[in-house]
Amino acid sequence: MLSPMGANASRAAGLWWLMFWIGVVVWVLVTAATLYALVRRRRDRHDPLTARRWENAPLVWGGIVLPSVVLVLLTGVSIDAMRHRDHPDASQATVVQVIGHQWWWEVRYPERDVVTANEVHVPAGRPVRLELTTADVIHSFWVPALAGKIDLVPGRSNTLSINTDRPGVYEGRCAEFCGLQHAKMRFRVVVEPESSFQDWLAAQGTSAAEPADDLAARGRQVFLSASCVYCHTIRGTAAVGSVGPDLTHLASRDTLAAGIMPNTKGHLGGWIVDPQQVKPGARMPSSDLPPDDLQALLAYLGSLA
Ligand code: HEC
Ligand SMILES: [Cu+2]
Repeated sequence: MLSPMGANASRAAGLWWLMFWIGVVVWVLVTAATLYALVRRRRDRHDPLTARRWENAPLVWGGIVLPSVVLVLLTGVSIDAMRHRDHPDASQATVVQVIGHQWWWEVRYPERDVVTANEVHVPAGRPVRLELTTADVIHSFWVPALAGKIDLVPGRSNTLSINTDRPGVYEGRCAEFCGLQHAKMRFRVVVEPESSFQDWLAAQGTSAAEPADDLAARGRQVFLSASCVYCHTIRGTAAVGSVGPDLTHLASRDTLAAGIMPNTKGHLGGWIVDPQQVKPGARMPSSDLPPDDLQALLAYLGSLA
């Protein structure tokens, strides 16, 4: 968060530095006062009354007035920074809906009927309005380099905006303890030039690719006759489950299971056979597919670009 790459993140970082430097000044003053108190000589006290009044003055100024002024000032600056976060309205921004699940992120582009998971693609140089809610408990969406944190609260929709002109892949994670696998609830924001973003959207909007060979065709059969269909959707097939991530374009994603491992054939196989090994408590049961079926399934899922 200290190397901000977007407008809202810069504002948060600016506020952080202001607080840091005020903290430094306060710390120096308090340390100096402590040292002074330790080394100063006691003055002769002919007149106990004036002496007491003199001793109370630093207490009143340093202990009450100064902290009050500093805290009121910082509160004011924080509120002002919150008010000035840019909040593009839905008409001028790309709208992305993010829905938190234990322990992964559903990502939707309502204008284009696109549904994906754990990867938020956004165009560089154009405002993006994120609308966030949750399917279960409270989560918190945090991409430190791009924007502040915001909670995903049951029954309401919070908004956060991202506006950056620097393409790149930015790591994000859940920032509100949400259960056993909270630490493995990551995601990435892919900021890309307008044209690649449009290409990506168009590709994600299509139905799943037809199997290109016999092995993949058999894999699709395995998928459709196993329990997978109760929880996963592959658009263009009979699988319309909504408990887990949409797998229509699984192979286009860089990572698996909320950013915890690269999307390679080996990791995918390990995940399908025993998700509980990698992510104990994850809402996906282990499966006992025969090796041949598993190979076919991997060939099919690997073809869903
Ligand atoms: C009871 C529901 C359920 C069943 C049955 C199920 N899954 Fe899942 N699956 C999930 C959930 C929930 C997740 C998200 C887990 C997480 O990241 O914490 C998931 C994640 C995945 C992922 C990772 C997706 C991504 O984008 O990272 C793949 C691949 C997957 N499942 C494939 C399968 C296959 C293949 C089957 C059938 C053999 C299957 N699942 C059966 C619920 C289920
Ligand atoms: Cu969470």
